Amino acid sequence: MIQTLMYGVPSGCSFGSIVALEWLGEPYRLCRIEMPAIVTSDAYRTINPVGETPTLVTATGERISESMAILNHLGARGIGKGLSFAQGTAGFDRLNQMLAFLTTSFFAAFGPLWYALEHGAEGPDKDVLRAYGAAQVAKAHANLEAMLGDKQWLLGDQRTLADAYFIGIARWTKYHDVVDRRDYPSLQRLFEKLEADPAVRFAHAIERGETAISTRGFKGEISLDDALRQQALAA
Ligand SMILES: N[C@@H](CCC(=O)N[C@@H](CS)C(=O)NCC(=O)O)C(=O)O
Repeated sequence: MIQTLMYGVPSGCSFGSIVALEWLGEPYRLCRIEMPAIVTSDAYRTINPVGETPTLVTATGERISESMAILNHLGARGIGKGLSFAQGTAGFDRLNQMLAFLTTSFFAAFGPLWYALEHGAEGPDKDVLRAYGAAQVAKAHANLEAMLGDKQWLLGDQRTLADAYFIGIARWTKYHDVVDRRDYPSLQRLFEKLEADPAVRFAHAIERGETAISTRGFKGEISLDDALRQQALAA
């Protein structure tokens, strides 16, 4: 069986896992999950009972959810490629710390803004959600800007899976006009560099449903029905 990533559209945080798979270069498939309709369906919940993307179904049929767990799973095989570090090393601890910041503080900062947008909040509710989200997003950007400083990548000279995850969340500012990334010049520099990366361009094309040119191991998309059938056969 080929590992399969269930990714969410539109604009899911699964974007980083697609980029990570491209950078890793091993064979993989993608399974497109519309949000919120399909991600909350009973069928999808048999793969991820929480009803969220991403979930990776591994080559041996295990299901791994939560971006950080998926990235660390892929990272264990990406050490030789410089994408991650061996557990027990200072490099791994730094990567883990960065991934934890990105998957909690940075990701969650957008939560109130998404809620206001997706639930059609109006009036004072909208104002409170927007004000809270704007403050959180600005704070997370300021903290990340300080962490990045003048380094090439989030962890230093080496491009890692933290950068893959970062770009999938950082682009959310286009939906929520609460910060101008140019006020955070190091983040802006990193953002532009990643946007030009072939794996990132591939992930954008995949999300948009356009012809996507894989740099490495992409073996095509499968439907949720096919993914469920494969799971049943593997069980
Ligand atoms: N902690 C999870 C969060 C996953 C999550 O919130 N995924 C969103 C997309 S970014 C989702 O699937 N939402 C379901 C929905 O929109 O109904 C992770 O890091 O993977």
